Amino acid sequence: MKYLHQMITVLGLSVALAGFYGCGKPRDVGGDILDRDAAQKVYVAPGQKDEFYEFMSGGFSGQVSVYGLPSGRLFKTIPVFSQFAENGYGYDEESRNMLMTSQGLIPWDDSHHPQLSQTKGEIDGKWLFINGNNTPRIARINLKTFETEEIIEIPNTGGNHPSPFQTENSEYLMSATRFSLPIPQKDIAVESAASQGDLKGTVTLVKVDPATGRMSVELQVLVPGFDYDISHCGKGPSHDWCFFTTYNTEQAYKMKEIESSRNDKDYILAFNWVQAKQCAEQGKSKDFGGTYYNNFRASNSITVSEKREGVKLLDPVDCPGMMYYLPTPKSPHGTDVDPSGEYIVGAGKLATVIPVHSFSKLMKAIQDKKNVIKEIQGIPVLDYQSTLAGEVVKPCLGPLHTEFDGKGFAYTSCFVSSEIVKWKLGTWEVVDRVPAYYSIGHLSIPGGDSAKPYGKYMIALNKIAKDRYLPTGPEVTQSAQLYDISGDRMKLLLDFPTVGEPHYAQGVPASLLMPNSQKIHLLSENSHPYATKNESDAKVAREGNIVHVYMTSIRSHFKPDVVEAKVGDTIYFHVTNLEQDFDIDHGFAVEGMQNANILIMPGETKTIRYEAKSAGIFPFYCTDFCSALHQEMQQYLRISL
Ligand code: RUQ
Ligand code: CUA
Repeated sequence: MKYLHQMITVLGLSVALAGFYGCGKPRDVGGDILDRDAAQKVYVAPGQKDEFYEFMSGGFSGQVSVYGLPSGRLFKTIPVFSQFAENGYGYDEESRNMLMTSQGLIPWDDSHHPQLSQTKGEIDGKWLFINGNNTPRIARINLKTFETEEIIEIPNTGGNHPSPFQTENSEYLMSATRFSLPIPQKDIAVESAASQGDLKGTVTLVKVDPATGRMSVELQVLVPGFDYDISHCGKGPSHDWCFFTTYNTEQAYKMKEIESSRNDKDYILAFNWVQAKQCAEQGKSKDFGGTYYNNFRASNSITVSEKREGVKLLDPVDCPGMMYYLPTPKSPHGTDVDPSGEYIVGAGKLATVIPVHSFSKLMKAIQDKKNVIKEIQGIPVLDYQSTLAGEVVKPCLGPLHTEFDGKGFAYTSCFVSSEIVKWKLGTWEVVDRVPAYYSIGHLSIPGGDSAKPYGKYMIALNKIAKDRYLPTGPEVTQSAQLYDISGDRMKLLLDFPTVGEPHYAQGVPASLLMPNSQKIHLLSENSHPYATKNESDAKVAREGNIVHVYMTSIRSHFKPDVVEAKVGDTIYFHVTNLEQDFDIDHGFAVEGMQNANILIMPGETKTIRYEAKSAGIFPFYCTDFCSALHQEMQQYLRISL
């Protein structure tokens, strides 16, 4: 989001920014941060538990981190799109395939928008979905194990940013093109591609199996090559629709910070996904190319990577009434649907108002042809006033994202003026504002984009921490701030650092997830082909120069005691943790190991590959302090010529 700084300066609003970055001091916040209650409100006594889980995206870390609210304590990093040396994710043989794509194994991504699965618009505690921005992908995390279970690649798209926003019952996840590109891909001068309309976009419907969560690419819709930014889907009356912001409707391909800000209004794309499905069922889509991978954990806990070819592609021209563009000022970023499903809030980064579209007005407006001011590639553009519910006037500078408290109020983050404004749905009046430190991107209220917000706390996810923490050299943390929103005024309670750059985050009452959280893997159900369930079965098996070590671990030794192999061998250590006690994991590492260590949870089998390169005696040991004799959990690998 740092690009906004440049963009705004170019547009002559540098004064506002100078006020922010120039003096380096926070604006006066009255008594807020000195409030003596604040400490009590975030204090979770030793042994007590937090009231909410908060799942934060990691941005350029590619992961998801799990915090408790109100304490702000970090519980876990869930590796998703990036290899994670801490537990071997993406290195071990079981999970490596999770990172497979049509461009080979890609061990990193940029994760932005967590979505907790919903039933009837309410968080149901089953799964967490999150997008990979850079190499377009969507991941699914199981909320019983807090582990990534599936990743699906999205073909024919670039910059999977408006994703994985879900429909009301998580029937579908949306994905759309942030960076338009040739579809299908081809080598062409960028200038020519831009001038002859070869840079295009797609909107993708990813179907979620309601029983298993398994994802599949069901349908793609070809759309004009704007930049599609963020999405949110409707609920209740607007269940059939999803909304996507666009910017760069100018379709500039260079100097975008100037060239893509010329239009006074860009659009929110209103997309009837139910109708799109019907059109496809009526045979109006065509078969189209596209190679992508679907990676998922099989029941034996080994990740299977399946390559898929081809999609169904639908052109809006062939499905009239499926899409409309709603003019929205100016370079909108977020679009958010209120808990009732009636209001669709836009947030123009460069706009002086927060425009709110009405779903019922939209339904009326599309009945009357006179509201259509033009058409772009088969998509009618409606008159701004015809769908407008109201505008929040002079809210702040640089509005980005909005969440709801379920009590009739909306909260919008403002990047440029670094604040949060609270305003009333229906009257559009600003009722409160508080500063954020500094340059807030997303904000998050548990359930705040659902039909059932838990409007007690709000988190600001800030891009710049500057002077808020002890300095740590040139690279400092991103930052979250917790506010109490239970009363009329927002109150700042707590600052805490984050893992990576959290874009969006979603919270859920702990009571919804805790009872289902898995404690161990049952050894009796371990169907890993290289599992060793008894110490007496531990062995070394050779197939040519491949060596399989069937190894067990239990407090406080590995079996076999000594492993022997030869220079040039590839050794697979398949380590089964025989423990059946909660929180007794073992680690495994060999001196000179070319991969990361593995952490093996109770009842689980994990495999790490080791290339035997030189002769000698090499120690291996348990890396997780598991018992009084943990230090003794150390043995030898002998490699001979
Ligand atoms: S985005 S704030 Cu993906 Cu708004 Cu980052
Ligand atoms: Cu097992 Cu330490």
